[in-house]
Amino acid sequence: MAIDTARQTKHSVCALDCPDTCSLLIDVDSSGNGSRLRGNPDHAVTQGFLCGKVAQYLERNYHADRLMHPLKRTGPKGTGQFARISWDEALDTVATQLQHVSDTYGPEAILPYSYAGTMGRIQANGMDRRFFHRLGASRLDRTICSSAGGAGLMAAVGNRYGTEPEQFAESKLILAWGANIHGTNVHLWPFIVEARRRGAKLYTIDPVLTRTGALADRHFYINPGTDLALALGMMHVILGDGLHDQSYVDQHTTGLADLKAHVAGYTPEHVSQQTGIAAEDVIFLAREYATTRPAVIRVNYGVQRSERGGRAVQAIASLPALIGSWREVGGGLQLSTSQAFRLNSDALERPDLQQRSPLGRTARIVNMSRLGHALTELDSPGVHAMVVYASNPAGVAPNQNVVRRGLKREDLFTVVLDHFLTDTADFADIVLPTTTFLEHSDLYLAYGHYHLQMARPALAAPGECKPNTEIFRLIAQRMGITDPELAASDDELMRAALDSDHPFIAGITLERLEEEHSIRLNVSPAGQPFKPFAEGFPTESGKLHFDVANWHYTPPIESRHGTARQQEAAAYPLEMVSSKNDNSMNTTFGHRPSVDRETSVAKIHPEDATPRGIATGDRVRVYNGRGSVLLRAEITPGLRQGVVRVPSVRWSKLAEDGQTINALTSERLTDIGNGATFYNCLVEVERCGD
Ligand SMILES: Nc1nc2c(c(=O)[nH]1)N[C@H]1C(S)=C(S)[C@@H](COP(=O)(O)OP(=O)(O)OC[C@H]3O[C@@H](n4cnc5c(=O)[nH]c(N)nc54)[C@H](O)[C@@H]3O)O[C@H]1N2
Ligand SMILES: Nc1nc2c(c(=O)[nH]1)N[C@H]1C(S)=C(S)[C@@H](COP(=O)(O)OP(=O)(O)OC[C@H]3O[C@@H](n4cnc5c(=O)[nH]c(N)nc54)[C@H](O)[C@@H]3O)O[C@H]1N2
Ligand code: SF4
Ligand SMILES: [Mo]
Repeated sequence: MAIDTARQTKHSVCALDCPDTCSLLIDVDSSGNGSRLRGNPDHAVTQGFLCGKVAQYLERNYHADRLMHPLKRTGPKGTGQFARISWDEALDTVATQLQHVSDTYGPEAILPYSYAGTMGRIQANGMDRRFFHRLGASRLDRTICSSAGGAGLMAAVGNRYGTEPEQFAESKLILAWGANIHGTNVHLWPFIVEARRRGAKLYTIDPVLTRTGALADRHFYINPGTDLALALGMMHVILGDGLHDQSYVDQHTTGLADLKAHVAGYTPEHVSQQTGIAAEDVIFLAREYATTRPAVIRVNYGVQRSERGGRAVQAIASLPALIGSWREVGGGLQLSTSQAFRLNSDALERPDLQQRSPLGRTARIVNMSRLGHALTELDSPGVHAMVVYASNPAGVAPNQNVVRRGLKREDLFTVVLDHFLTDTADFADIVLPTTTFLEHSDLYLAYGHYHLQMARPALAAPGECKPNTEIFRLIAQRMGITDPELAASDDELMRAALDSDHPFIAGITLERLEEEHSIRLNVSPAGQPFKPFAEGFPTESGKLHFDVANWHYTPPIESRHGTARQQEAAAYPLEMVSSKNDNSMNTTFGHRPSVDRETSVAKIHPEDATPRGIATGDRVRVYNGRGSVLLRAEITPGLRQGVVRVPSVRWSKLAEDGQTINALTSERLTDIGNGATFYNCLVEVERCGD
C-alpha cells in the first residue's frame, strides 16, 4: 500500500452539547477524506482521548442517510415524504413564506427554535440571532437544559462558574450530586482517578446507580426532586456539630442566624423521610463533607430538571461557603464554567437590530420548554412559521403529543436545518442540509472547563450542505435585507465575539486562536489555580446570602409525595427519570442501532416489577395521562425503588409505536429559571405481550 505523503493531521473541536468541549485531531488524506478522530494529547482537559460516541463521529459524518441537498415536503406533515429541490427554490420559498407570515400576522408570528446541537458561537448563536432580531421574530427563551440550575447558581454565588476540572485532582472528597460524570462528562474522570490514587473518596447522590455510582466509594439513592431537603439536612448537621468555617462565614456570607433557625427543623430523621436516604447517612454525608479537606461538589444538571431544582441547586451551591471550601485548591463546586467566557455577545448577536425590524421594538419571549403550548394555544399572534436548527424538538421537547399536534398544523410553515431527517424534519415544509462541526468554522466556549477554542473546517462540505451562518445570510438576501450586519463573514462574526474588554478575554485574538487552537482564559495568572470565590462573591453585596426565605422544602407536585396530585399518584405511582444515555447525546446519535436499543429500555426495580408480573425482556407499556410508550423491561436493583429509568432520547421514527419518552413528560416549569421538569414525571408500567 502506498503511503499517502499528503496526509495531514488537522485540529478541530467537538461541538456537541457536553461540558468537555474536546480538542480533536483528525487525519485527512490527499483526497480530503477524514480517516481518524482522536483527542488532542496536548490539551489540558481532553488529554488525548475522546468519548466513545464521538471517537466514531466519522460514521455519522459520512453516513449514507446524511442530508445532501434541500428538500420540500410532498406528503402529509409528519410522514417524512420529500422531493429534492434546488437551493434557489428552497431559498425563494423560505423567503416568501417568512415575509408572508410577517406581513400577515406580524413578525412575532415567526419563531426560531434552536438549542445546542452545535455549541459553536457563530453557527448557532451568531448569524441566526442577527437574522431573527432583524426580522423582529419572537425571541426563544432557551430553558430546556440548564436555566433552573443557572438561576440557582446565580442566586447563590452571583455567577455561573466554579471550580476548574484540573483542580479535582487535588480534592480529598468528591461529591457527584446528580452528576453521571463517567457517562456525560468523562474528561473530568481522569482528575478524579488521580485524586483517588492520592486517597480521595467519591460519593454519588442519585436516584439511579449510574456508571459513576457503580465506580464510587459509596452511592446514596435519593428520591427524585428532594435535593433541597438533603442540602438543608446537611446544613443542620454541619451547624449542629459546629463544623462550619466561622471566619469565612463572617467575612463572606450573610444570614447565618436565620439559617441556623431555619435548618433546625431539617433533622436527619425528617430529611430521611423526604429523600429516602437513611438518617445516619445524612449525618455521614454532612460530617464527611465538612471534615474532609479539600472537598469539591460536582453538581450536574440532573438535580435541576425538577420542580424544586433551581432552589435545590442554590442551596447545594451554598454549602461550600458554609465550610469555607472556596478558599482551598480542589475545593468549591462546579455546575458550569460558561459565564467566565466573557465574549461580546451583544456585538455578536446584535439584539439592537430589533429596533430596525418592522416591529421596531424588543420582541416577545416564547419559552422553548412549552413548545406544545406555543404551537397550539399562543395567540396575538399565534406561531405561523418556525425555523428549527441545532435542535430536534419533536424528540426532545416535553409533552410531545401536543408538540406534534402543533407541528401538524397546516397553517404552520416549518423549516428545518439539520444533518439528518430527524423526527422534527419529518414535519418540515422545507429541509435544508447543513455542515457539521468538522466542515465549518466556529468559536467554542465550554461549560466544563476554562479553555476557549476555535476550529477551521477540517473537511470540505459534502453535497450541497452549507453552514448555518451562510444559510441565514442567503435567506436575508432573498428577503431583500441589505443591512451589512447580515452580510458579515464568519471571521467578522468571530472577531465581533472576541471584541470584549473583559480581563478574562484580554489578549485573546482570532490570530492567536488560529495558531494555538485553544487558549486558557485569564481567570488566574498562568500556572496558578483559579479560586473564584476565595475572597468573596460577585453578588450585589459581595457576599453569599443564605437565602432561607426561599428554602422551604415541599415535595414536587408530580412525585409520590406530592400532595396536590394524590389522585394521579394513585393511578401513576412510579417516578420516571429519563436521564441521559451513556453512549449517545440527546437524539444526535439516535440512528445507531446500538443507541436505539439502549434508549428503548425501561429499567425497573425488582420490587416494582414482581407485583406487575414483569420480567427482563418483556414488552412493557409505560404511560400516564399525557401518553403511552412501548419499551423493553430490564429489571435491576440499581435504582431507588419506585423509580423507573429510561435512558434518553430515542428517535420516534424507529419506535414501533412512533413515540419517544417525551410523550410522558410535562410542560410544568421549574421553581426558578422557567426550566423544563423532565425528571418529575409520574407513570405506571404494565406488561404488554412479548
Ligand atoms: N453520554 C451523554 N453525555 C451527555 C449527554 C447525553 O445525552 N449523553 N447530554 C449532554 C447534555 S445536553 C447535558 S445537559 C449534560 C447533562 O449531564 P448530567 O447532568 O450529568 O446528566 P443527566 O443524566 O441529565 O443527570 C445526571 C444524573 O442526575 C440524576 N437525577 C435525576 N433526577 C435527580 C434528582 O432529583 N436528584 C439527584 N440528586 N439526581 C437526579 C439522573 O439519574 C442522572 O444519573 O450531559 C451532556 N453529556
Ligand atoms: N426526556 C428527556 N428529554 C430531554 C432531555 C432528557 O434528559 N430527557 N434532555 C434535555 C436537554 S438537557 C437538552 S440540552 C435537550 C437537547 O435537545 P437538542 O439540542 O434538540 O439536542 P439533540 O437531540 O441532540 O438535537 C440536536 C440536533 O442538532 C443538529 N445539529 C448539530 N450540529 C448542527 C449544526 O451545525 N447546524 C444545524 N442546523 N444542526 C445541527 C443535530 O443533527 C441534531 O439533530 O433535550 C432535552 N430533552
Ligand atoms: S461529546 Fe464530550 S466527551 Fe465526547 S468528544 Fe465531544 S466534548 Fe469530548
Ligand atoms: Mo442539556
